[in-house]
Amino acid sequence: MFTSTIGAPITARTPTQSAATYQSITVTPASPHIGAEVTDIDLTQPLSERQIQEVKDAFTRYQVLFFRDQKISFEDQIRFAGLFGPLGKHVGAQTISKSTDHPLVRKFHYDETSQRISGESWHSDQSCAPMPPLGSMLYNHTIPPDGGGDTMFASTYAAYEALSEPMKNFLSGLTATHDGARVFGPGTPKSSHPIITRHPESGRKGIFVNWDFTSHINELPRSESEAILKFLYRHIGRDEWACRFRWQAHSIAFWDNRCAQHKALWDYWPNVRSGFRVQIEGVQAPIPG
Ligand SMILES: O=C(O)CCC(=O)C(=O)O
Ligand SMILES: [Fe+2]
Repeated sequence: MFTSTIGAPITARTPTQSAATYQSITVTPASPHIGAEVTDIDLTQPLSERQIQEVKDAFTRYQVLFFRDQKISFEDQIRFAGLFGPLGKHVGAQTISKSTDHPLVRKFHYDETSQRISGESWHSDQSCAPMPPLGSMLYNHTIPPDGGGDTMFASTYAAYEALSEPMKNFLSGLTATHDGARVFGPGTPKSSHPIITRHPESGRKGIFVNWDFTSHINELPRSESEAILKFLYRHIGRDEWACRFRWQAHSIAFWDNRCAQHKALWDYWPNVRSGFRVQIEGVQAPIPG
């Protein structure tokens, strides 16, 4: 995208991510502002207290964690995700993802018969819920043979930090409506959340509106709301604070919906991409920033 030479510069001003030093796992940043790959860990086994503490630290620091070569069962995925909070259920009335024989695990499977896939626009998961899911953990056991099906992640912290002070001031105190019916049809919750939120663990501020769910800014007339949201969606989706995860069979991506947005790429039709997802319940509504 552009970096205009006219007017004030737009720069991600968050500190560049550095490799934090851990004792029991290895964590390698995936980009300057978001994402890290965790190695020297086996998610088919219970983790040590040290590993749990270090993975939690890395999750807060990097916003999305990637793992590779983890042939996990439902039980393994539930045990690992459950370290971060109680697991929750999807609030959507009609979803593209399917249920499985386990009530907490959903199937994300696409093939030549698919008409759509889940999550093709920038979003955080189910932000329409009064307490949106804290995080989501997707495991893909099958990936397209010729590549494709990458997932993009964006740091809403870095996007917030790069706003000008006047824009930060303007947005602070405003709220927006997140309407689940836009994505999951009638009968899905609708909620209002602050536009600028503060992460309960890191204390950092981020922008909490997304293309999928946010219908309007509550305090503005429609034309102003549309213009501001359009700007924010484009701003959050800028390449400068995004990373792109290339899946392999048995990779896992585990993201924090409170400070990251994501977008799935469907460039692999008619090939198969298939896996399972669990979500960690939100324990509080988004906190005003
Ligand atoms: O399939 C993906 O890469 C992500 C899809 C998505 O939006 C999700 O699992 O929440
Ligand atoms: Fe999603």
